[in-house]
Amino acid sequence: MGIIELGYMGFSISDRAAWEKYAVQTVGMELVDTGKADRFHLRMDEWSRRITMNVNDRDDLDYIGWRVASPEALEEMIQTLEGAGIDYTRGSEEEAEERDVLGLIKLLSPGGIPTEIFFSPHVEAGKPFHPGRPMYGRFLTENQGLGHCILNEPDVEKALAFYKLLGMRGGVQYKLGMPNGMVAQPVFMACNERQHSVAFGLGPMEKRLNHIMIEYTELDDLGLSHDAIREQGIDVVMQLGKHSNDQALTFYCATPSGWVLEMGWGARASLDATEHYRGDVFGHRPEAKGYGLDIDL
Ligand code: MBD
Ligand code: FE
Repeated sequence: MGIIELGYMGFSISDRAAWEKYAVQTVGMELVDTGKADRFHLRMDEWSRRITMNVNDRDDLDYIGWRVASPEALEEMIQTLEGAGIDYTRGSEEEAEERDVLGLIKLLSPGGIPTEIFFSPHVEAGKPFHPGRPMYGRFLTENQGLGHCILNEPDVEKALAFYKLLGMRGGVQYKLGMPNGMVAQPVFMACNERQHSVAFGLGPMEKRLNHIMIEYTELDDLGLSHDAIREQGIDVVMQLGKHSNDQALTFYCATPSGWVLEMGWGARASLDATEHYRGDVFGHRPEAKGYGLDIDL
């Protein structure tokens, strides 16, 4: 009874206007404006929020919320953490209310990523998701979570053990030649049908994360986003291509915070037996430099 999905994420952002335009008009998320100058939320489905943006002078990940199935599953997780000697704190009523969940704990990943484990998100069953721009389909979320993230976990072995303890499975899936002659062996981990919900081991990075990936149910929505990114002249970090591991058609572009957004479509489910790859199916050619993704897929 470990974690079952990447439930929510919180970020610090410095440019609210740029982010609202980007997330809503370009990507298609639904703006939830609660009238606070320093905060807004983004919906991707019937959850009250999947992403929280805290407006201040930083541009980085604030926290990740991993979901467990029930209060019992959270108590079991706490036993597991205590058994492994990992520190955590219980979120207060106010903190649970603030995240719009019924309960949570807080801890740090080996790389120092503020990590929360929660149960019972607020599902607004009577408030259908309303995309910020016309969409042919939806964001692929539900039991696959909001997407995946590539995190700054410098100690790959420790991170692998930590996320396994939380209930994830996975390991090295690529061996990639780097421009500096080294070989990168990134680790990809799954906690549900999504081929990976977290990955790390892509080399040093400045922020807490390199990118998040979100997935559309319809190819044409990926196409509309791609057109919009190109029309606005936003940096494309890796061009359209198909990954070998999740077989998703994706491209990578800059966000107003300098970290990267990967948008995709058509991923396959996580496999039972492990495999590794030396490159991608096609595409994913590097374009804009300086985004910490200088790998040769
Ligand atoms: C991914 O989603 C990814 O970001 C990389 C670098 C490789 C395979 C799948
Ligand atoms: Fe990715």
